[in-house]
Amino acid sequence: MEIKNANICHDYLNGVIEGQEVITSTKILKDARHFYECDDKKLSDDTVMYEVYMYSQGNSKQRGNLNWGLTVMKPVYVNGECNMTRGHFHEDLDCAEFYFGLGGEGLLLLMDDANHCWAEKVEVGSVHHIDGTIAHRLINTGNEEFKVGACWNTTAGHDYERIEDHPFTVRVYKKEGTIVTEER
Ligand code: PAN
Ligand code: ZN
Repeated sequence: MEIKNANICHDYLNGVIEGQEVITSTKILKDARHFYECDDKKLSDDTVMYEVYMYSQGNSKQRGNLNWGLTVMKPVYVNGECNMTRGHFHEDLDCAEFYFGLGGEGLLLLMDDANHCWAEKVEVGSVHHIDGTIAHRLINTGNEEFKVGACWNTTAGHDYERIEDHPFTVRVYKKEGTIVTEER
């Protein structure tokens, strides 16, 4: 019997996803300024906000195949508003997702189709199931890198337009060291 090495490695607590077919992308502030209520011109355009690592094996158009991902968010505040991912619904509302906390601390902001928002606290070891119909966004509320793993169907897709038309109705700030959530 042949014993093969794994295609990828993920040093959960101290590293990232590594392997030849791992796709990485970096979100810089220039492409994220519009997420925030109030821009901060003092922060430069090339400020790194978050990095996404993603691996999928096999045909990504085939239903049932899975992505393995990692998001690493920097501790950046834009006029006091916490660093957040763009956020999205899945295009295929039948496709759920798992998120799991791997470093730092933050929130998983969730929103249903009636624009009702709630959040789950994400910390090392926490596991979060996101129903396929629910919009999701990660928010770094801490002072260190916030690392969150994910597993979801390759056919889920990302519907960013829907979230831009119907934005999350809660914003998260750090004011005098305290996390404050504000409804909009
Ligand atoms: C994640 C997200 C990742 C970045 O892999 O895509 O955290 O967030 P945005 O895509 O909203 O910028 C996921 O939820 N995939 O479905
Ligand atoms: Zn998703």
